[in-house]
Amino acid sequence: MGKVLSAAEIENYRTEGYHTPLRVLTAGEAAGYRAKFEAWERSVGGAPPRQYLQKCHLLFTWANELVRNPKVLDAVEDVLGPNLLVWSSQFFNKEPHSEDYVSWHQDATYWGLSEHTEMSAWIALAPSTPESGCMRVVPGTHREQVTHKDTFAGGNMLSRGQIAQLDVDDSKVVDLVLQPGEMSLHHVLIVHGSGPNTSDERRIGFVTRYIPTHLKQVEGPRDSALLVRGEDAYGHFELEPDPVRDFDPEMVALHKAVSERQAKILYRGTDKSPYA
Ligand SMILES: O=C(O)CCC(=O)C(=O)O
Repeated sequence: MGKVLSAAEIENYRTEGYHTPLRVLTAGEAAGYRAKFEAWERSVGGAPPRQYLQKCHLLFTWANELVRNPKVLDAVEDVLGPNLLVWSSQFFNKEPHSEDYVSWHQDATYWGLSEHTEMSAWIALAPSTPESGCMRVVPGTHREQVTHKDTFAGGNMLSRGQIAQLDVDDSKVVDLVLQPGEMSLHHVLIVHGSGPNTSDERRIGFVTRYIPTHLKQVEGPRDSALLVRGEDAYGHFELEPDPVRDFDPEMVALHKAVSERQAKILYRGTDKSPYA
């Protein structure tokens, strides 16, 4: 038995590559985080620039609080162990009746990490349903890396519009339906994606990428991460500080520097980096 997950649930995660749902915030807490996110949007007059939607736990105290949520960390620790880094975080939002989608892919493909032991924790801040384009997974596909084709297609929310080269049997696909405050966990190699939002509601998802401290970045410049639990006995990543106030100019500069470095890894071999 782990701190949150039962032994059977941990075993099932290892076999299937995902776990869902887990309530980590009350509906009221989720509404509070959504309100903070939407206040940020209003302050910039609409959707924030895409690069700020990534690693925004370095820019906002409330986003930092989310990646440090003890209930989330307890569940992640049950699978990855007690020493945890946040490698990245990201908002994945779809507006009502938006055609935006996420093609079938495996997260590990372009991340350059030394091992496939990353776990993503996807928290819904608005209902995530088949109608609003919830995340979908293909259970059991996390055992091997498949090749991907970059498309850079408009409307595809992935950095390279990458598509996993495999036939997905739709009868095997599982919809990860979440209510605000619920979370799903997925393995870095599981094939997953999501369709357009056909509903009248926004879909707002905040995903955090957790890794154990022994992992290394093997594909690019020295990488950085935030220590959120336990200790880092390896020093493979430059440790990032926590923001003490929102949009502190020093943290905005740090965010730009670390995002530029990470973009060199994610966009390697292309000229598509937003920082090029
Ligand atoms: O939010 C989505 O629909 C997809 C998210 C995703 O691909 C991920 O978190 O790895």
